Amino acid sequence: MPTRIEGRLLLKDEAIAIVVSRFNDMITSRLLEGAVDTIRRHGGNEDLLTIVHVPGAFEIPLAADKLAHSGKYAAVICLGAVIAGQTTHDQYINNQVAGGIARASQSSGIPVLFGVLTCQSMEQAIDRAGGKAGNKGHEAALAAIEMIDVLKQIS
Ligand code: INI
Repeated sequence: MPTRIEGRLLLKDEAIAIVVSRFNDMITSRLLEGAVDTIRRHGGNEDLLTIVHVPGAFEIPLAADKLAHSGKYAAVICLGAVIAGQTTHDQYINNQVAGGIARASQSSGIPVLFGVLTCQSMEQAIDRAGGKAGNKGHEAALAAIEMIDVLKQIS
């Protein structure tokens, strides 16, 4: 029989940090609501939640990296919304954000979740922030909860 390890979707007293960007606040505030609601519904203690606001998605990796290396948190959830305009500005931001978040996770050894929307239009973002395509803040929080338990079991 194989040894099978699966993350349970139940929090106990784990401290979690959320980094959320203010740019496109109409969207990111909904992602934040989705993430906080998910943490609460999976047994999380809101008193152990730290929410850090940063100006834009580009600033997320630095804050996430500091939080991840602080030793205080079981996971860091990153929330943002990059929406393409008439230039390639969004592509430069997206590349840095995705790579920075992955590096923060790998170098710290804790889950750092990618809940940053990379959309072609505001409509796509609305769909993914509580609209018809769900709420990516919820998905990122759920992935955090699962990975916290997976890491507990394999560490
Ligand atoms: N920041 C975002 O979070 N989303 C965007 O769509 C965006 N656009 O399109 O410009 C954006 N820009 C700001 C950027 O993240 C930095 O805050 C800024 O460049 C200062 O470093």
